[in-house]
Amino acid sequence: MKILLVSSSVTVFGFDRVTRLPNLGLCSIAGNYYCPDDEIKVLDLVVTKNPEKTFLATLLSFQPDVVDFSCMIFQFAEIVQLAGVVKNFNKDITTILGGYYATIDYDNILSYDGCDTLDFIIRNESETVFNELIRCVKSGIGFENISSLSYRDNGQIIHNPCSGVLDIDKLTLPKRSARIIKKGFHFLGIPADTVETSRGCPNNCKFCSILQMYGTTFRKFKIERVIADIQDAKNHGAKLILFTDDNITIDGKRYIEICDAIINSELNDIIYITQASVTGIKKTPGLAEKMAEAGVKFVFLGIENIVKENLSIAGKSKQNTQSDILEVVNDFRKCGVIVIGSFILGNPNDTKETMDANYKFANEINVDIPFFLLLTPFPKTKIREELLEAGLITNLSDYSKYDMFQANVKTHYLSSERLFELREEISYKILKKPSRILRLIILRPSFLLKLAIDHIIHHPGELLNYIKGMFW
Ligand code: B12
Repeated sequence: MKILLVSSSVTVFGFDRVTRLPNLGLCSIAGNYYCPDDEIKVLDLVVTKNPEKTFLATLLSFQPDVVDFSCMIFQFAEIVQLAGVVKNFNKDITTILGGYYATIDYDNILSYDGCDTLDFIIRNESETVFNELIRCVKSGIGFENISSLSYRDNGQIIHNPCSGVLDIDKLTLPKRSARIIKKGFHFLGIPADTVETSRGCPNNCKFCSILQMYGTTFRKFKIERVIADIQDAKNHGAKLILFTDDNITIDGKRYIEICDAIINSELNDIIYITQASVTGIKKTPGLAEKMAEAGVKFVFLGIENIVKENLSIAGKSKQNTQSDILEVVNDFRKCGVIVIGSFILGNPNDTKETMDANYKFANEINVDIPFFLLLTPFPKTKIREELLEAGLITNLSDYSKYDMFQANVKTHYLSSERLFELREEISYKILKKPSRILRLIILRPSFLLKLAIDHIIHHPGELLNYIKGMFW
């Protein structure tokens, strides 16, 4: 049997210019697939120029029996289109959808218009279940015993219950060699890959859709496994690695151990990017320095918001004071780590003033790159329920806009159009001041210059505004 695992090409506007990262989940499924007679390949469409053409060419050359799709919510429209391409190509090919979107909207997807081209949905983490499903696809029986599976049976849609989280110690390494496209993954032009050290997060943030995936569990991979995985990514050409963990700093002591293991294995010649929480860094003295020593060059720091009442969307451990945040940003800056500070705007009580206050704060504490996202009512999240009740959701069903950059909500004081405008304004202010992103420019001068020139060629009218902006 031939199995093709496909991830979506759709990226948030502008994201593709800065980074294109490979999908780790699909390589993990390939690595944990146990039938040696079958052939399993991963097609990461994020690095293709013409996804549909590449996809069709792969169907022709590989002739798969099963095609599996992975996507985030805003990418789903493309998957529906590709599933249509599969069934037009050969209606006997089995199609399966898994991943984040499948997990949060599994109970609706199979009855949506145009989704009759999807045969199965698997929700949650799927390394084990995937093996079981393929076994049953081969025999055509036994679907009722597969946990987390949704499928059609005599015109009825069945949703089998989920059996809880996996014992991750049983997982073997992701299979990067299964990738059909091996080049083109990058972060700021540096060849990049993804590695996980843990799964899940105990925080109960109301906006986060990962709760549906793992609940509030936090499971850690053994440190030897993490090192072997980094080594494998390096062997496949990575010079930069993004740790995909939701909250690696939850266990600061273990993170220090990981850093030591990286240093001892001489893997600190790689650049690492990691998410970090203010609480996690603050409660573990020496962690920021150790991360820098191990090669962490960027942290994605979840600040969320500085207005106290807006912080009610975030879990307990994210209720940080401004001085805590300042202290952590300073810790990182002192040891040369570039801080991407992530803020969530568009909270029910946000006004222009509260949004400006967040921008001003990001500037004052010298976050290298403030990253302003908009609160997005992902299905099944607590925040969706609350926003629905308050009548603040302006786009309930066009999920292609659920990318956290577009406004799908309004606030009690701002229309969604105004909210979008304000987010754009404050996001671009930063780009107009090269002095603000000096540390980034020093790190990747030629890449950023190329990006700027490319942008000017495509948007010549903006050049004047840009120059004006530099002095504003
Ligand atoms: C790493 C990551 C990224 C990376 C890279 C993503 C990539 N190439 O895969 C970067 C930094 C680029 C990124 C960006 C964004 N991300 Co992101 N990201 C993550 C993160 C932290 C980890 C993903 C991961 O690799 N996990 C580890 C692997 C092993 O697990 P996995 O991918 O979940 O795969 C397992 C299962 O899902 C399942 N599975 C997956 N696919 C399939 C397919 C089949 C057929 C089957 C059977 C099973 C299956 O089995 C796998 C193995 O168990 C998740 C949160 C999370 N913990 O999942 C958010 C997450 C996926 N991101 C999210 C968002 C919103 C974004 C952004 C839109 C945010 C923004 N505006 O900046 C952007 C979009 C970027 C773009 N493409 O344009 C949301 C998605 C919400 C949703 N419901 O769709 C998540 C869930 C975060 C959250 N807390 O809500 N992200």
